[in-house]
Amino acid sequence: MGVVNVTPDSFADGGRYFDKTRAVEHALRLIDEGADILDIGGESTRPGAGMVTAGEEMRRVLPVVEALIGNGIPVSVDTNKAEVMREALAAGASMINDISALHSTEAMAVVAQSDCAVCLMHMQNDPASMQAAPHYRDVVGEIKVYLSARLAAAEAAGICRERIAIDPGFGFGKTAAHNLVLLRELGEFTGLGVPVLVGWSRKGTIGKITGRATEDRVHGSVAAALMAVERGAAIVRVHDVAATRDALAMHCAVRDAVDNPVPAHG
Ligand code: HH2
Repeated sequence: MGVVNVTPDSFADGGRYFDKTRAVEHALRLIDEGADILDIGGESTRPGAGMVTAGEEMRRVLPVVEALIGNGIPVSVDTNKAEVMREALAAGASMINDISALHSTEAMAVVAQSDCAVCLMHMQNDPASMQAAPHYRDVVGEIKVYLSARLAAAEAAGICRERIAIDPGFGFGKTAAHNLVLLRELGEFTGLGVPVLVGWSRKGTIGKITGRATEDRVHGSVAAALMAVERGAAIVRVHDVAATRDALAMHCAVRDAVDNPVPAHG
């Protein structure tokens, strides 16, 4: 899943694709590099980010979604607002990526009334306050309980399991230590029986470990994506599609390597 942030302030690429033409060019480049899904966002969720109105978010995102429909890969929209979801789906988006796991009743209804895919993500508190003092007694257990409950709520609202992915929400109300344990124990989440989406790309924990600035976190991000896929992640949300693709090609080649290959003759 390639990230396209149509925002002035996203933590990794804020301002670079704020202009529609640049956002679409970037998205097409990500398709060329091998993205299977595009995730278009119009509001930064970085720690402490300010809120954007639904009208402004739609003004940013919808023209980009419209321009990308028909390019052969599904378009996801990263939003937690029901109005934005409704208009994005009408414009042809086929997935909603909601960092608040359809917390809003109206958002739940919009998704239930469509046939789109949806990602339900865990976040402790909200972007304004989530990194102030993240606290868990059992980070893996508590997030598993939360995601199971949101999965059940979505199913009860009429969204069948086949449409749902879940995401532990790396960096959303978690310390570096929480993020690392969650990645190591990712298999606990794949055990819930729906695809797991993982977003580690260029995040602060990689900076903490490698000492690198946001734009220099490609290698750390690729390593995290690879570890996630090795632990069963079905979707990795990344800024650096080409580099991640190469790592995953190596992963698949090793996974699918043939035992005792017959020697080639001639
Ligand atoms: N991370 C970000 C945004 N949306 N969605 C899911 N499902 N999982 C994630 O880990 C995730 C997400 C943050 O990354 P980015 O969009 O690059 O930054 P910003 O929120 O500053 O625009």
